[in-house]
Amino acid sequence: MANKFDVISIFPEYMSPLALSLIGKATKAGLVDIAVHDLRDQATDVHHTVDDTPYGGGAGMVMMPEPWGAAIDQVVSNAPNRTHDLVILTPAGEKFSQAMAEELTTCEHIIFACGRYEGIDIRITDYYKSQPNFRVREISIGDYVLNGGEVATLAIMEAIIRLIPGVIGNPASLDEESHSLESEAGLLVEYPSYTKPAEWRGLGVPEVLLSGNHAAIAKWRRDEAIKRTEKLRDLTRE
Ligand code: JBZ
Repeated sequence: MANKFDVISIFPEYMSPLALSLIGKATKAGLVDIAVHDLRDQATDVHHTVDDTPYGGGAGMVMMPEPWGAAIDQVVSNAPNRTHDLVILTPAGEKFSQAMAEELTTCEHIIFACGRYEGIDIRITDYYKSQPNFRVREISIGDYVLNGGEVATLAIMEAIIRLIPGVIGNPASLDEESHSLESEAGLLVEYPSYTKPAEWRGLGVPEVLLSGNHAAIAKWRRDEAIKRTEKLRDLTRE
């Protein structure tokens, strides 16, 4: 059974990149089943309203619980007998990581709720957390301001889907990557890469890479990766 993904957004067109490249191929190969839904389809008034002013006052608008509840219940009714992982994108969420991507790769049905405005009425989180067949995660992709959860969803889906068996043609590259994952810092540090030509704009290629000495090449790459890690740690003041 293919991993199922449902994305709910007021801008379903934002998700059109999912038809491209690796994810597009994985969809055509039946490895993943992705559907995107317009939240406004669940609005009940003539203007298809999905937001309202916040209780207690303050700037901005809040997404109403009724259309969200209807949209989530609908995608769940189309995926019976599965457990559902509801991912709510919010700047208040837990920071997304490779470890989280690995965990989410094992989920049979993930629902992404892309908020806009000041976010979704918190009762959506609270209600689905109370449902036995649900796991709810609030996730952020980083400490910067986005206009909504759509771009965060694209990043997270790409990180998850590329880990699904069969999606990446050459699994050796996944294996090599996991070895380069710094377990402690969680940093993906890779050695610098070169390809032809051997000289470009006066810049050459390190001799060791042209030597054919595989042990020496492996050592050089490891040393370079460590240098990069240390430099990055200095920059990020760990
Ligand atoms: C995210 C209200 O919807 C938003 C707004 C900002 C935002 C998200 C959702 S998710 N920023 C992030 O991952 O950083």
